[in-house]
Amino acid sequence: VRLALLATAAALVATTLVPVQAEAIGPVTASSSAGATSGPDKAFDGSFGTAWRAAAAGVQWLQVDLGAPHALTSIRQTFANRDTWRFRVSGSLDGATWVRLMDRERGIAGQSFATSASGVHRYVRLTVTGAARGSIPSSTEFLVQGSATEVEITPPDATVHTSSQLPAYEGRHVVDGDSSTYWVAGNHTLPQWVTVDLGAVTPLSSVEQNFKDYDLVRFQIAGSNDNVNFTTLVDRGPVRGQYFHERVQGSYRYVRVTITQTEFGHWAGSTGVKVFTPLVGNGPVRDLAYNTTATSSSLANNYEPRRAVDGRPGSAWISCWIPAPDNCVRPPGITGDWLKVDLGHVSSVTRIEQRFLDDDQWWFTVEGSVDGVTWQQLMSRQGVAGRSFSATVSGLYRYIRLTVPRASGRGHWPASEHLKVFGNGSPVPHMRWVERSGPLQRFYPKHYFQTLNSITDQLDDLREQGYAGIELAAPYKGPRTPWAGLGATDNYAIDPSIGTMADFERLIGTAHQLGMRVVMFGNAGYSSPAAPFWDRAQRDAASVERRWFAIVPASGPGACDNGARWYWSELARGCYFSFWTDPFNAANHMPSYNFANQEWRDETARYLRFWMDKGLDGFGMDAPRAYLNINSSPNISQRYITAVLDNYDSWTLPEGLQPHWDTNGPGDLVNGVPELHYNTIHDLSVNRWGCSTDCSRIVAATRSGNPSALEDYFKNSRDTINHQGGVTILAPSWDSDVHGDGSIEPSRLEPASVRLLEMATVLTSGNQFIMHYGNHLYLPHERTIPSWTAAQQELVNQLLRAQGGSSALDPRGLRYRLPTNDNGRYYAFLRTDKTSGTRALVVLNFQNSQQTVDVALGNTGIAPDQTPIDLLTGQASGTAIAGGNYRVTLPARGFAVLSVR
Ligand SMILES: [Ca+2]
Ligand SMILES: [Ca+2]
Repeated sequence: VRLALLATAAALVATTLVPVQAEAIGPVTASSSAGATSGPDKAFDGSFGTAWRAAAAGVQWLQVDLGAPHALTSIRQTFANRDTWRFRVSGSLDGATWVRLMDRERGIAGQSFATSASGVHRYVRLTVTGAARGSIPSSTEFLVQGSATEVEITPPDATVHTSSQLPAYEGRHVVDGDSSTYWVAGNHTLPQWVTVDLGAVTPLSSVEQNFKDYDLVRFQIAGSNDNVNFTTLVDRGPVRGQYFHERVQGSYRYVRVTITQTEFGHWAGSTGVKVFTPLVGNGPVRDLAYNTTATSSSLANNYEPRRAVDGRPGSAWISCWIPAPDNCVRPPGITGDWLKVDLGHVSSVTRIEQRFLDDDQWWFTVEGSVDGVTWQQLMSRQGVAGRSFSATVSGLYRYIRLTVPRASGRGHWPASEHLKVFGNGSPVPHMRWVERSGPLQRFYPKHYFQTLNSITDQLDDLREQGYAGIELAAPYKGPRTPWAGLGATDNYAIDPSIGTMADFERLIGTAHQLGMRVVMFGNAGYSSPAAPFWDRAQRDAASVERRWFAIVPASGPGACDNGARWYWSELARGCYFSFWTDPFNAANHMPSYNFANQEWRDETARYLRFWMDKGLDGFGMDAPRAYLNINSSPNISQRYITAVLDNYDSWTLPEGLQPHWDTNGPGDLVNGVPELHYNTIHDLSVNRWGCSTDCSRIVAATRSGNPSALEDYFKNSRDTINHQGGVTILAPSWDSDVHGDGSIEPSRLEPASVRLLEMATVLTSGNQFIMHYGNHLYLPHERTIPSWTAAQQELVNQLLRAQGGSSALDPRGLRYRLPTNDNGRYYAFLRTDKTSGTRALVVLNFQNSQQTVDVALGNTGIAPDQTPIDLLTGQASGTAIAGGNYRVTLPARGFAVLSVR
């Protein structure tokens, strides 16, 4: 927290690290109020016992004038009661032109909602547009955090120098605005330093250094104008902490952080060095497109659309202008190419800059849109020579689209080294939805005879429970066994036992109307042996289907090496390869598709596009490491799976990657993101499945009462995968409680308190959470857990809603352990979202008895005196943070999940 702002109609009531000037406050107003004791000032009086309440339900608004432009960091709105709320928060410099800061208009279940914000604004307005159960709009506290005195100006494309650095942990990670990524020195010696080149001499107000861990540290901050002679500005430590926001004076071009002491032999490092300059007027005009979501009509491998907005010179999006199997895959029927940037919110745009890779003759247009449907032309160049083109514009847009209908005069492919969108707003940086996704519920419709319509009918209730989306396992046509129907007989049809393609499309449409996501778990590795195309492949050696599989002519069954998974086909008079055999029917071999053949690679790309074009939000692949010939060079998995899915804002998951410590081989859990380019990885190092004992490290820690070992598991998988740009996904490990048929094994049944602490740990430590059916949950047709009390079930829902409510609990973002009075008995950590705008404090009691836990909060960025919001109840926490310490008494296996400033 740099500067926390709590406004009242008359005076500033704020607990801040740096005082805010009291005159920086104007009036607060509302569309209506229920009475004098429910006026808009009650949302700003620092008391969660008082609230603004509108006079009636329906559309109502609440507005604060901060008195001066503020560089915002976060917004937290807390309603007086729980409902599924539809609302938005907007900001404005003049009270007339508004841009979006927070969008929950599709509805979200809960009571307290926090999100990071950016941009410079003077007026902030909450607009409630409805509530599912008809609640009257209200606000117990509307917290807008920001600074009236300074604004961060660290250039995202700044050149960064280091004393040394580890491969993949380079210095550039300190300026990328991503709290999950970090620089690590190349060796253990000290001192080590990192220098940020601001590009020009800049007046400084503060420099912020964030260590990866909460440690004993000493460091200096210095400034220079020649990168040779440095003036020391700050010398801190030895001191414990992670977050240091240090006031500095003077104007410098180079800012250096030198680390001279660390704890426990930790190597020097930093998740972020942020540089602040005095806030003057309405603040600097920024590139709103930097690190936002970019998509394109096609792409050449290793030239993904996000490279047009990554701020790195020489890094570019290049289209797939000429389909070339070794270079790119081009969707059929596309003429011309487009690159689209989603700013995340409607923003005020003042200038567009498009820079090609080549100085050439170009034909292109740039358009803007609020909704992604209706477009307005902002810029057009037809056959104009040059490389960089810009235009002054004026308007409110969320989406900016570059369209290049043809190659350049000299035949260069459509490309963009950068597409910059300058203006004022609060863009959502570099966020694929998986990075901020809430909990998912997994369905196995074929296996459990559930129709798609019955799932559609549950969506509203699922959202009310706190789920943000669902995963559908193998809804395509094919037998329901084995593996809940993963082998298809038709890759392009819905299985008639669960519904129709129209039902499938209605499910997706309904989910999207509710603001929910739908992902699918599928398979490009093998077909059902009952597939008609497998029959054709065996009968017709000249068919294209024959090339989808691996079949070699042979003299007879004895020629097939069953041990190497080759089996005899009478129809083909040859041996075919099958990696997987039905565990319930040893004669049932699943014919493996063959990625050595271009025909199957192309078919895979077509298959993925077919389903994604239905509107899916992601696609998980069953055990892709086992796909035949997928691991050959070039990187087939990337070219024909992830590169295709990257054309969408897609959840991409390779099932079954193993941590190295669970295998005799090297393990590939941490290769899924950097090598295979998937973005969501099952963290099998923490919670496994398909096991009968010792399935969960978290359950083991609960059983032993000692959570110490969890930290290393999270560091080695969750934090590492976050740094790579991915997220981890975890499910409760029901496996040890049940038999293979899903029936409960009483002797192994874990108490509800163990399961609840497991879920609390997963949902708060920065993972995507998924609740399973099948032998991963006892009752396939119920969403509630049998034998649990209503209160226990409600606690599950509160945990689910907590992750959706605060971006500080996003799967992506910073996580570091905080010291407690006994780290061998309790586990406490701080979480932030990816931009560090919001914070959450989590304290978990691994003892099976009531315990009082002390958590030290010095130099964490958490305000030393405040009343946190309990994210489980949506109410003010009964225990305040006082003097930089949080002392809380937790019940047996209890936990506190708090939104803090
Ligand atoms: Ca209040
Ligand atoms: Ca970083």
